[in-house]
Amino acid sequence: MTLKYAGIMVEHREIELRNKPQSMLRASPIGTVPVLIAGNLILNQSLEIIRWALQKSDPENWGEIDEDAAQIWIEKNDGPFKILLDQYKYPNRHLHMNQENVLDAAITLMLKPMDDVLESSQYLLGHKQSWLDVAIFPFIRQFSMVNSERFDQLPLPALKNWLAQYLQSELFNAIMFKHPTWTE
Ligand SMILES: N[C@@H](CCC(=O)N[C@@H](CS)C(=O)NCC(=O)O)C(=O)O
Repeated sequence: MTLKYAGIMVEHREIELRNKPQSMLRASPIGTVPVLIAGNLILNQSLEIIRWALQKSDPENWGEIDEDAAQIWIEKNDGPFKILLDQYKYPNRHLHMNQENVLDAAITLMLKPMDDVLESSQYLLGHKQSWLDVAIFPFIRQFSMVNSERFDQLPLPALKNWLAQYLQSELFNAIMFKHPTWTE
C-alpha cells in the first residue's frame, strides 16, 4: 500500500512460500516475504520497505509522526499480538489453547487499546493517517477474518470503523488482488 501511495512502480512477483524461487533466496536468504529489490538494494523487512518508499515520495506526510509512539505500537503488534494472531489463526497448531482465551488476550493487549485510541482520534496517531495505520491494518484484517461473525459481535466500534475504512479504501482495493504465481 505504501509503494502504491508513493507512486512507485514495482514488478510484483508472487511466490509460493512452499516453493520459494532460488533467485529470491539468493537475494534474501532469510526467505521471508516481502522482499524488495531495487538495483543493489535488497530490503526484506516490511518496515524498511515502507520507510524506503516514504523517503522517495510522501505526498500526504505519512512519515511526519511521533516515532516513539509509533514504535510502541509496532513492537506490540510484531511481538505479542503476532503470536496471538498465529494462535488464533492456526488453532490446529496450538491444540492446548482455547480460542476464546486467545481472543480475550488479543482484545486486552491490542484490540481494545486500539479501539480506545480510535474513539478519540480518527487514526492511531491523531487526526491524520500515517504509515503506522497502514502497517497495522493488515494484521487486524487477518485477525477479523479468522471468525468474522465473532469479530462482528465484539464491542469495538471505533476499531471496526477504522478497519472498514481501510477495507473500502481505494488504496487497498487497488493493490489487493490475486496475482498469478511468478515462475523463474
Ligand atoms: N519481519 C518481517 C516478517 C516477514 C514474515 O515473517 N513473512 C512471512 C509471511 S507473512 C514469511 O515470509 N514467512 C516465511 C515462510 O512462511 O516460509 C517483515 O516485517 O517483513
